[in-house]
Amino acid sequence: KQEGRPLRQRQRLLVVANRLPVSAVRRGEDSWSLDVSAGGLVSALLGVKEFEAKWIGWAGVNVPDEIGQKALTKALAEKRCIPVFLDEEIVDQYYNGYCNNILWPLFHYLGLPQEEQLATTRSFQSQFAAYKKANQMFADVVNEHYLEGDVVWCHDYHLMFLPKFLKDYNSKMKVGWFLHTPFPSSEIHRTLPSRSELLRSVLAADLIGFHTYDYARHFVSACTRILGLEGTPEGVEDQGRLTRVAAFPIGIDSERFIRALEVPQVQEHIREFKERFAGRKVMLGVDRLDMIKGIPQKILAFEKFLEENPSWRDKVVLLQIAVPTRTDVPEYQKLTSQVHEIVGRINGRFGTLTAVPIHHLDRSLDFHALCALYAVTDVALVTSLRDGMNLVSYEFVACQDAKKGVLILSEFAGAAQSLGAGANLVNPWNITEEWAETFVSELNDTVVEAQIRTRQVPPPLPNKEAIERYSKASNRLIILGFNATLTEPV
Ligand code: ADQ
Repeated sequence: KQEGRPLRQRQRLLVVANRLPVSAVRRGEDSWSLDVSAGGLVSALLGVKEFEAKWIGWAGVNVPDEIGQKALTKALAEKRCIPVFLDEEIVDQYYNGYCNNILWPLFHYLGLPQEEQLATTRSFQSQFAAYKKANQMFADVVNEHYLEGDVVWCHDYHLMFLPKFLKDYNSKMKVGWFLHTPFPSSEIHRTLPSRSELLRSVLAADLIGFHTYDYARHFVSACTRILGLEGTPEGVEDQGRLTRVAAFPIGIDSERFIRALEVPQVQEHIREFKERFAGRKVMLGVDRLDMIKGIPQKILAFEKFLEENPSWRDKVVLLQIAVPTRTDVPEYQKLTSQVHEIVGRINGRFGTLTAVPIHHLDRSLDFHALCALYAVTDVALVTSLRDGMNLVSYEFVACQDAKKGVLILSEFAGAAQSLGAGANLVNPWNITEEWAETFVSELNDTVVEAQIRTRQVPPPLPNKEAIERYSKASNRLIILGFNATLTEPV
């Protein structure tokens, strides 16, 4: 209803996330350069015209001096961004510590770090205190910029105290909270020492959103079993106050990918890749180098496949593109070495003087190269041990126009619930049997023929129009869900 209105009359949406959608690089005492990064959330918000959106978050850099802070605040204002300044100590304890070392693995079913299982350890307590403090700092900035009638949309496991702190400031503030990761079974959540406090803080929101119905159900169970509250079909009720809980699956800006395939630079990349990998089937993995993505499992399954199918050794190549992430955390450093070691071993075992079976890149690819790779891929491998949604699987499908490739998708990715019908779902832990079999059946003859033979009915890869429709609908749903619930009718 607001779309036709001039911007200033539209309702304001304050999007609060740990990181702003821009990266800041300091060029001088009072000068900064900013790069807009296009993540899932940025794409999701691009198509929404109903709101005037502003972002609040950390710019990813330590800015200890006032001159630098003022200059960055000014530069960010032009991008509709408002910074929260976090010092190095807070970032270490809150972000590297409580967020990435405790909540992230726990929400992905990887358990709590050993030493943290004792709630009394100093590191747990200081990380938890820093987490609360950081959430308070976010709340202070939101409160400072809040205008009556704004909708505040908080994102992810970094900001579970934010709904409570905002409501403490102003109980009339309309607050939504969305989780991008899975919410685990209540039996997992209850191992967390601060389990109740976190649940209660999130419940202060008016609307809570998850990618899938299962995550929403787990959250409601945690509230009923751990807090003893009442779950209703709409959400969770506490002393007559209802917090609505629902699934709002995120999508991608699929048109952006489909349009990119027409760009000459992408077509040039496609030609190069086709030439480079002529005569071989291309398998592709694109992930952040994170333990949840199941990269070692994927590569070990590929090794098993080569071991058991010698005739395939010079006819297939696995391209694994892995962007390094959270490089300060020791577990991530260990994972990098582990992956390098496995890739080295397999290439040593099965490589020849002129070709290796695995090309592993430790870096990000630019958008055009990524689209071209998706387009030439025969089999995409998404093998997450757990994943809130997984947008790579959507991006691959959106770019598979001419080619009818195959998506091998972990049943533990949220995307399995939306793309499941057109993908080959696998258990990424089952390296020995299921995987090798799936690889063989997918690679034999032409990929599509193999599907027809092994399954009788070919599971059609979800087509790009479906993804497009789905993405548009789902992204709008997230935002309009908040609109419908949080605001008065316009
Ligand atoms: P992520 O864990 O980051 O997101 P994902 O959903 O796959 O995972 O999105 C990753 C994005 O980064 C994709 O757009 C992909 O193209 C890009 N990317 C990854 N590796 C890349 C590479 N090597 N080069 C270039 N680009 C690369 C979190 C949750 C997910 C959830 C999203 C959105 O963990 O489960 O789907 O948020 O809610």
